[in-house]
Amino acid sequence: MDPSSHDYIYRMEASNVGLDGSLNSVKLICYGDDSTLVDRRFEINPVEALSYTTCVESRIRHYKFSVVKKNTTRLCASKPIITVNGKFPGPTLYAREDDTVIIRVVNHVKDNVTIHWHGVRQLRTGWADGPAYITQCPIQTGQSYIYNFTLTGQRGTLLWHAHINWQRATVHGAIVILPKRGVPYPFPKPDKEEIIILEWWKSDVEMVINQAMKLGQPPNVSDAHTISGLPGPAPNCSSNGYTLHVESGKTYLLRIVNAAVNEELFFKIAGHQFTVVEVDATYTKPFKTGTIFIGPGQTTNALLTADNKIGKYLIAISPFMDTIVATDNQTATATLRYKGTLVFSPTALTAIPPRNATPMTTNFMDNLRSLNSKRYPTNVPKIIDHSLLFAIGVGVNPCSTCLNKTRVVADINNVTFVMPTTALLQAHYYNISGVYTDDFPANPAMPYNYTAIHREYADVKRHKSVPIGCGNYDPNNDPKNFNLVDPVERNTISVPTGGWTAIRFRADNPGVWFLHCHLEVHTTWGLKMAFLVENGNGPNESILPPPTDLPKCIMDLDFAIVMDERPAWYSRPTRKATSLYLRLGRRSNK
Ligand SMILES: [Cu+2]
Repeated sequence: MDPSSHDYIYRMEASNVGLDGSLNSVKLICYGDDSTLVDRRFEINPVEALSYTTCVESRIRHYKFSVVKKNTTRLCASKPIITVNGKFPGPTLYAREDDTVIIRVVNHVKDNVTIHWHGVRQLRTGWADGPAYITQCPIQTGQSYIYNFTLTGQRGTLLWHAHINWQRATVHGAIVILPKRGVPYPFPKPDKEEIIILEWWKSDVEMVINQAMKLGQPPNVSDAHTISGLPGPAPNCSSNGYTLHVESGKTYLLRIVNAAVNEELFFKIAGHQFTVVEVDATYTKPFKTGTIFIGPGQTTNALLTADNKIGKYLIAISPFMDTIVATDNQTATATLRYKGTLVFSPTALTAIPPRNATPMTTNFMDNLRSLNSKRYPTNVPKIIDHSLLFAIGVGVNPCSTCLNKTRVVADINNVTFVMPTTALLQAHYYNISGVYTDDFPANPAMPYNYTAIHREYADVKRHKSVPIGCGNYDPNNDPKNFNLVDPVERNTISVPTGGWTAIRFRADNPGVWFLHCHLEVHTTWGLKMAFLVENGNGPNESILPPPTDLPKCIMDLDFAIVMDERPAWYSRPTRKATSLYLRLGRRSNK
């Protein structure tokens, strides 16, 4: 606000009505007769605005993502970080269910880039999925690529993030999929919506990762966590954190996104409860909780009513870790502030859950049930064509190029994935041989004792998680307890250390789909594989042809693990990019 001229100019960073990037001005013109004219203007991109004002069922939304370095100050230190449009966190992508989204990504940095639309089903549009060397080769410096996909059968919050090396540490943002016009939420309409992004902050990610790879060891923990880009006061740096402004009596829909690279987090607000209504862009049965548990890649929508006394309340995120692994133990904080709070009023505090609060996580996950209403049925697959048992683990391999001559690796059924130099989807589509093998073992090579296995994540195109258990999986008895009625439907699932999870999914989307741990540290070590779903015979059962601007491959070996020797305890040799074939087939929904 310029007090002398009584005007105020602001830029709309993000909006849900097509005003992104608009320049707005408010000017007060005072007349001598005690009257005032409020002159309010905004400048908008006409194409963007038009797409919101016309009354068609579904529309095309255009976005431009410029990948640029931006000098950013956090924890009292500045450094250039890779961003989209200079923002950390990046811009929000707004759309409605059934809309088509077209995002032109232009790479202005020296590193290769890809963007993944985490959790978007990508029906027949695998070319737009984004994991580097899986569905596409990266976008090189000075190049661009247009991601084009339709949002089908999903509504809620998802995230987008870079999908190459560790770039997603700073290159990420929210995807908001609103219901179709005129379709209400299946829960009370909130007065306002807020996006809250939880992150991992590290000065110079690249250097840290390079060093870790040379040592063959885990990288150092983060310097801080951040809430919507801000860490809040830290031990050696006092800075303001993010503030969530609320009005007494109003209800807010919080769209919470965990964009941290390695940490599962607890999310709490002093003096307030949440009602969880949606996870990973599928509605859930509403349930009340004081603490939200959220893994990297996951999203949670929760209602919050400002029903406490006017004042300030602490928002805190802290890590969950149930095994002996170094973690960044610092709590990032933000403030919930009621309208009308006096400037110097103290902030009400909250107790942080213990780092190893396993019962809390179990309780939270047990409460998550899909809505399974008439309008939003769950449709759990009842007939199983392939039964796969995957054992995931972490071990140590010899490494001639590593300083310690050993390197930490991870595997699925004793296979450590080796990054290909051609994208698997291209290799499949154009029948290029030698890029991957298709004999991925459907079972572990040896009877497995899971108790030594570390907590893992999987990220596959939307699956229904039936149960989660601790200890060894018992194939005879555990299936008797599977919830086949209303299991939660997610794109990322959290598995306890030494525990297991069972997942059912229908191979109904042709393409190559990356299944991997969503803790970046494990992905780097090779805890990844691909599912290859072949075309079916039906009219909509084949993948669309690749877009003409699909990037060409020039391998960047920066962080790719090159397996040079076979470890003694591996019963199978480490293999090139490996995938498992599933044949696309249509089934009546029995
Ligand atoms: Cu992801």
